[in-house]
Amino acid sequence: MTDYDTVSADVEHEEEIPEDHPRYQDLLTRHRIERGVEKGITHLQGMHAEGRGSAFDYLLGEETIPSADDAERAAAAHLLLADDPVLSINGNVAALVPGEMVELADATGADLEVNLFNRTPERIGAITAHLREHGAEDVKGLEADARIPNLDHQRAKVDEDGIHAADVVLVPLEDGDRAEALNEMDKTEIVIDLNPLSRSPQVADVPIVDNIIRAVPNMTEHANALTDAEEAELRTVVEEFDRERALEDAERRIRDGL
Ligand code: PTJ
Repeated sequence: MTDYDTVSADVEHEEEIPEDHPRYQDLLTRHRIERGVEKGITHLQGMHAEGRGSAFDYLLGEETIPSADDAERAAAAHLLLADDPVLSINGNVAALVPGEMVELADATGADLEVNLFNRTPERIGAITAHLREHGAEDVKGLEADARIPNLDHQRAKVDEDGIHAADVVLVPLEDGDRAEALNEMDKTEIVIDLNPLSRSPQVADVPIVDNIIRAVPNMTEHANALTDAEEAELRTVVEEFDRERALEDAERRIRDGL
């Protein structure tokens, strides 16, 4: 019997999951989402979203493929070049990578904004508190004094000086309608989504087909490496990124394992 056989389906703390377990990242992700639901951070629908993502990650080999790494570097360059970058946080993102999003915001000078598909004051409060526990100082999304055009009322609510005014916005694990509506606002949109065929990465300027638990720390690493780069170098990184190729590479990897 291996140690893996002794991992309970319902671990109390994530430290109990052995890091050398062949499905370690999947078990960790599942555990964080379950805790997110229990804490009122993650919506129940977030569990379905997680299940879909997990299937794609399995097919990708649970690793950051080279084209995703290129996308993460281009995304870091976009955030560093931006005047008003914003990182959008939903219930899955808050449960999976709260501290990592705070670190990415610090590395790029971006704001954090809670922006929910299933918006309630209780969830906004729980997510804001959770982000603060992980080191966030200023969290936007509470004002909700502006609207994304062409989207129904609840999902359209954003902060005037946050997502509404942003020139570059990171929207991870996003629903397709809102990703499209944000794209129509003429913003540079960076999407993290394990399904390359989903509408969100399809409309993104920078589609990152990777698990958010790998993508966000890797973007921070790239941002730290590029932090002293000249503007011209950052622009070259952005221009050399090929979004069509990134989507095709990910799809090929998922379909053929190549
Ligand atoms: O917290 P709320 O109320 O804003 O709701 C958030 C969810 C995620 C429930 C909502 O936005 C939703 O229903 O999203 P979708 O349409 O299910 O899309 C989520 C996408 O994220 C899917 O394409 C999944 O494959 C992908 N995904 C899930 N988990 C991960 C992921 N992508 C990257 N990393 C993951 N860990």
